[in-house]
Amino acid sequence: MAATTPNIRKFFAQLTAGAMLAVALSSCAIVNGSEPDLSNFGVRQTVIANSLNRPWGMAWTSDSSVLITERDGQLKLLSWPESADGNQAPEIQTLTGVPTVFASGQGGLLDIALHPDFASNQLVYFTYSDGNQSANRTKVARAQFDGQAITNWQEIFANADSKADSQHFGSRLAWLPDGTLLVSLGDGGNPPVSFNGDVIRKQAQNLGTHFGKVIRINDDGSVPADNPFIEQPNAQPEIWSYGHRNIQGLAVDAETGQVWSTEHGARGGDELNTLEAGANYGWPDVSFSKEYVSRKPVAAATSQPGMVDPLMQWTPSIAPSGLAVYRGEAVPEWQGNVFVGALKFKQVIRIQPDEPGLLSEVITFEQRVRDIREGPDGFVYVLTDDKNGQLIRLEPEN
Ligand SMILES: [Ca+2]
Repeated sequence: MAATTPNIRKFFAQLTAGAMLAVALSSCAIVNGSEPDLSNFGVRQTVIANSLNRPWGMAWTSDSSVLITERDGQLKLLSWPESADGNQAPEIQTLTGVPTVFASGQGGLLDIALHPDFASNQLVYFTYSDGNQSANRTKVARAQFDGQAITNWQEIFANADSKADSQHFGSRLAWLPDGTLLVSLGDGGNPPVSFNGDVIRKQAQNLGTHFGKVIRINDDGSVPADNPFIEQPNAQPEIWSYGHRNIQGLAVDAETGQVWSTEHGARGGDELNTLEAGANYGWPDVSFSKEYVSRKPVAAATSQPGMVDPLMQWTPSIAPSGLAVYRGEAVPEWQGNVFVGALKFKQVIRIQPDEPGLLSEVITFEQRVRDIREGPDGFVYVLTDDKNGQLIRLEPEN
């Protein structure tokens, strides 16, 4: 790692003693060991497109075209002529065929992912919020994209319960190697948002609702027969893992099948987890978070038997967003690395899971980072959360 720099000292000043201890005490094989390098790890940032209005998710449909969702409900197609040199500005089209969504606060048109067999079936998947300020819910839809237009929009999943306000919808999509689809669903919001007479966040521990869960569905929305709680009375059969606050980073390692996630804490306590079927990730019974208003701990404990500790947590909150596990060929030194986007800290954090030390290197941006994905060229692409949002390519300087 690089020698100590003012940036490194600044980074450690951002971590509380509790955070460092949590990493050091983690029962996982990954323990804190190395110092992060804030020197932007020799990465060049190239702005590929701008004038995107709060983009949220992206999916490449070919080597020269990418679909990008915008939170206010627009779906954009960015495409380049075949002769483009990679730095040329793309043509940007707004596609029709997406219904009006509930775009307010954190809600709107959210994630997008291609079906694993997109090349033959043209299926594209979306998450979005639907409803109004007093009753809304996260939904999943699929539609077809033939290179020109979106058609055959079909809702395939809806949270069984509605909630009020415009917080904590999730919602990231990630395909498992077996062809089933994971979807992250938020806990419904901060107090005083309530559900059945109590604060809604407690629903993350209630298997009877979809709030605060990762669900697993088939590509048509039906429930896989081997879901972990399918035999449990009164449990929602789609549930795959639970005890989550608001996962906005979800990725499957294309080589190992390992599921990675990042979730927002409240005041502090943002988490990086690896997810397993049937496991309980603790929220709100165990957490490093504090309440926004009172600043008292949300939970009495930060760890408890039967609940999985995070691999690491961030206090103060970085506000984690998109997540990618790099398996491209263009940058061998990134192989197997986990890239974490951060809204509040305007960062991408590159984590090397195989190295002694989770924290690795940080690259900073001028705008909040909303999503991060590997592109078809093997470089890493970032979407920034701004009214003049950008698509930015990251590649090694040399
Ligand atoms: Ca947790």
